[in-house]
Amino acid sequence: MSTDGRPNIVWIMCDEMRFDSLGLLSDSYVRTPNLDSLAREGVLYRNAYCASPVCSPARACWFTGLYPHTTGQMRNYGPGVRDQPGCRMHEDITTISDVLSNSGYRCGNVGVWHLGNDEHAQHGFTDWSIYRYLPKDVPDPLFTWFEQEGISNPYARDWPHKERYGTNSLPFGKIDDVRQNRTTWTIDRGIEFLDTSAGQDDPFFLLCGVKDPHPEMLVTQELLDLYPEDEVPLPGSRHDALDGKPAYHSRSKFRIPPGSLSDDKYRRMLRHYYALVTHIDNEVGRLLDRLEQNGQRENTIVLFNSDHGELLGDHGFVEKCLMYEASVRVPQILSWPAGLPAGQNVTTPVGGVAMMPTLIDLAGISLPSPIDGRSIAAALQSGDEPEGAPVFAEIASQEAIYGDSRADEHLAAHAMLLDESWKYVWNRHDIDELYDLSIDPDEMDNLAYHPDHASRIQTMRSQISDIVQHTGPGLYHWCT
Ligand SMILES: [Ca+2]
Repeated sequence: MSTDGRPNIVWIMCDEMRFDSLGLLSDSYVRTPNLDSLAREGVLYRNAYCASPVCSPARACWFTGLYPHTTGQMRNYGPGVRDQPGCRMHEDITTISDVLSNSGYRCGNVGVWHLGNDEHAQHGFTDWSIYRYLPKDVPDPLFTWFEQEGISNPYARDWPHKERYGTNSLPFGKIDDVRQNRTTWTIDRGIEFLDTSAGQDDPFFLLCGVKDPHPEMLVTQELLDLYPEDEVPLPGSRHDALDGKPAYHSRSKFRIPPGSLSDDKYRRMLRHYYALVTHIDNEVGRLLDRLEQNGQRENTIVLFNSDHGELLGDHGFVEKCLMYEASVRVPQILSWPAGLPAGQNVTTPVGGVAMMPTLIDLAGISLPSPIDGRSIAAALQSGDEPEGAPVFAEIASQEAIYGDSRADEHLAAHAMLLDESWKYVWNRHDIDELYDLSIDPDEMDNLAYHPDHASRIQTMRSQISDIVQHTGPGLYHWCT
């Protein structure tokens, strides 16, 4: 423990884990005993949302408490787009690791970063074990480790044991050894950081960027056996014909062509996803055990969440980038035995911009400058529901995310507002969407052009306008 009593912070951020992929939120179907225990001893968010349902913009928001149009990270980073508009956070952005480092925390980052210049330690991190999104001339540490250990690398492009049903489904495959999975490597690096932090005077911050259950989904037979193929539940909305929905949904890169995937194939794909979630759970358990063994657990804040969700067949899509619940909503657990009540459930919808200021607040630190999100630490510490506020999310067009467009009108193309049970999506280049989640949780019925809801949409547009005016609308001037 740090000598001055300040809490350590461990943030495990998965990639593409669905909000309902927890035992506690799936009638025990998904096997996540370690995460279920973590939730029981801490706070389970039942309605947590990311600020943008795609990797780099979401991650930038989680780590800064700022919306994508404030950070400037409007689409995914990659070394090939390093200097293009919208592909990287502005240089002067302050992250959680900057704040903690300036307050004396030792900061370690393991797994994936995906926010630019991934080959270099930055933003206050002094320990840096990052793989992927590296320039071609920088060796990937994960791939190097596979070579050193003599382990077959299943993430190599030419690895022959992957399956995929056409181009618009999730690739999956079977590995022989859990060490072949990248999450195992990531948690190993995290444990090394915990061990070197044990007995130190200063508190630490460990960011664990777990790339799973993002495809490709690689698991052992032992894990697959937990999910018999004929028992895998199928998403009820998978045959959504998208009637009354915006045309860009039908054009999505991740639209499974209607009728192209049999129920058996759906089940086979899905069981690999759930098996991979269970692998993540096993690995989180291993990290938590080490915290316990090192005597660090009691005064360590552990946060588990995902950058964004995974549609996993909902509405006939895989992956993310749409504003449907499975894409924009995330699992989220916050646990701190010494400082937060156990067994708390937060049902109020909470957006991604709230997490960074909440953690900083729990650590007893003042933010150096105003940000878009606000802390809900006081409510969590007293066991109360946080005050409700509309949740805002945004995303670029598919032309910007998966294509070459860097035009302003494509970097800022979709704005979502969730106010209690109403979700409105303001689409710049297409018809809008309005769903009443209280009676239509599957978001099948787009009410945006129903005359009964005209005034509601005016109100929700003005709420979006207020948010972007407050943050400085930037590329969202069309919402003002
Ligand atoms: Ca992601």
